[in-house]
Amino acid sequence: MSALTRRTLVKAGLLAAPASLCMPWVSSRAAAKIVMKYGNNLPLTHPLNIRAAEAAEKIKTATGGDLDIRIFPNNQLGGDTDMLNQVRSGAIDFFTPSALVIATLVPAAPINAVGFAFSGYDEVWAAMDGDLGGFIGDGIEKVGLHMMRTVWDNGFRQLTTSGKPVATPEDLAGIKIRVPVSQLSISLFQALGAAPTSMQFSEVYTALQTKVVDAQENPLPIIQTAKLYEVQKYGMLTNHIWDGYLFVASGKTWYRLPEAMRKIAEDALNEAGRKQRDDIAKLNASLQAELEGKGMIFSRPDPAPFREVLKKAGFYVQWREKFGDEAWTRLEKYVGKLG
Ligand code: X2X
Repeated sequence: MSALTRRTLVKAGLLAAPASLCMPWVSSRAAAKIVMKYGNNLPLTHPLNIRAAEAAEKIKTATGGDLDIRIFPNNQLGGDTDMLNQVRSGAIDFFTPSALVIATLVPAAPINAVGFAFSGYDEVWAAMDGDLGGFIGDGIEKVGLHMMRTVWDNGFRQLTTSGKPVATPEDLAGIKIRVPVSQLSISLFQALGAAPTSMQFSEVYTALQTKVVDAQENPLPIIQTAKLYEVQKYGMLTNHIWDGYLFVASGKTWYRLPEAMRKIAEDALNEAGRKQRDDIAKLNASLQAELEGKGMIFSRPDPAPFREVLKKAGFYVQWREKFGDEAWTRLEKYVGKLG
């Protein structure tokens, strides 16, 4: 219902309460309907897209159709680097980058992605809902974007290869592995002796299929929904990085929305994010068996020697310096001493 129609109906005594009580922006906007674009890099079947679609529906209903968020999944609007530029300029309104990827703009954002830092989800959510997530959100706000406070789950990243399984760091020697466009990921796999290459996710399936690279690393729900099991044979449950999706809005367009509308949107997105975390937890319990059914072979390498190699290579010292003491201390508050 448009604001005008609503006002006419109220005037005529046909609506009990003025719409402005529940939609306070209607009196301030003649043409209230706003369409916003949300781009992401994941297939439609991934819980991130399923829950985001639910949130968009909810937001549309709660705003009486005035805020319509349209979702462009699966890199339809370009790869991560493109979408990052678009959300900065306001060409798109929402984007869910991994902290690994937003690091080109906010260098301290991937503090959650230090190798082998988190030992489980209790630590992850305490940190991300607490001080560490707050720190990341502040950094993102400073570059003119807004981060919804609930961080969505990508998951613990696991290694996959096509040629041979990896049990120890020595097995990684020289393996051509695709990592996201992230200095931290490159540094991690270089320190472990592999030969990492950065690539946007939009190119990964083809790069594996054509053997431009032999290996990649991603959480199981991505290996499943992006069908990477078709082009990878071995799965190693390394849990080497915990990775989340930051639900980011373009400051240019977000802050133009009336405050009450922003609240409706942010609450719905945060609620959807919490449900999405549960979805990923459920998938984590079943996906190994499902992927084995599709022909993958799984193993669980001992993380200790990997951590040891990183320590000896100076990985933790180097990244403590890069992130700075403030970020590092916040991380260690949740995960204990590192390096
Ligand atoms: O690019 C990846 O590997 C992905 C999909 O996990 C991210 O968005 C970082």
